[in-house]
Amino acid sequence: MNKKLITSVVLACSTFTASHTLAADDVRIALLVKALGIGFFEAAYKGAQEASEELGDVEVIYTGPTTTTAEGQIEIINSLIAQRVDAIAVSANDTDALVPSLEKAQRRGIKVISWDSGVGEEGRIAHINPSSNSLIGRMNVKLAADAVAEKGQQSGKFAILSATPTSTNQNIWIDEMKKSLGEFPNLELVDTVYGDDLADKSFREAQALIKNHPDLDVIVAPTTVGILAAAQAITDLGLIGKVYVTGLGLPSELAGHVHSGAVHNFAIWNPIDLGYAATTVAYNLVKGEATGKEIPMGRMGSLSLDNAGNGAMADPFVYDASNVDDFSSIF
Ligand code: RAM
Repeated sequence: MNKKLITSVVLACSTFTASHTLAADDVRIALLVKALGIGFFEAAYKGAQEASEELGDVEVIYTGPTTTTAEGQIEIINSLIAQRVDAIAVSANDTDALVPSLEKAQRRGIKVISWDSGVGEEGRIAHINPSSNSLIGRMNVKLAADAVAEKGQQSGKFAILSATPTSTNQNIWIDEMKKSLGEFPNLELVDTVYGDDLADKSFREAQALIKNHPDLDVIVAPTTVGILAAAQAITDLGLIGKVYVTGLGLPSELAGHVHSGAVHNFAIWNPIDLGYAATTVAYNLVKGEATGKEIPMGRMGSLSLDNAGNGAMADPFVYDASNVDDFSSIF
């Protein structure tokens, strides 16, 4: 095989496994993400690797499509079924489209959970939310209010730049944002657009928002890809201080934009902990360690499920110029 061919085989595979010595009876857990190349999921993979090292008998298969599509994830699920993995922990690009293939996986004895972005209840045993959805929704609106106050205004207009239109987590958060608007009568939501968690599309959508709404004060992007692209767009357009960008982002990706003033503040939970939780929960389901509605998750205690099989981790944390550098080397 020549060198070029080897490279293309490696690229086509787009799967990475943790690097400890593998044994035949290791528990094989696939961490299936919305798409490869997203910093948030790479941080979650770090947590999965930490869990794998701690547990000792786990092989983590980090995998995802090259773009954020349900079709790409379904193809991977079918291949994971063929590989007979023990568990699939998925952050889904679509609530419903993945369910038939995940049901098939479960019929073959594979334990399925969703985390971050969920699938319908029939498709999984449990879903791990990073935090309470209503809290995340309200926080995103509060961040917009903070930006308007930072501009010295009594009231302001904001637009949402989301991920894909079918993304379970962003759609729930946007609903929760709308519900909390009553609490913020000085804010007006003027538009909602979708950058599909692709950097270039998000950048173009942010530019279009600014063009279509010349009096826009804030872009709220509840996605780490969108917030970064929007911060870049307003910087390139010379609009720092006129249009603020906020939402959910990673300190490692946003520290520069906080210091430039493009982003006043933003929020996120710990993505490393989320990947750690997904891996330990999947492992304990494989090992039959779940009791009733409690699933152990290592150093993070235990996940308590509600009647719909949903559990939540900790509250999001707000970052600004005073603390962003303390976290930018971590995630
Ligand atoms: C992006 C993804 C992910 C979401 C974060 C906040 O990385 O859309 O699903 O949880 O943003």
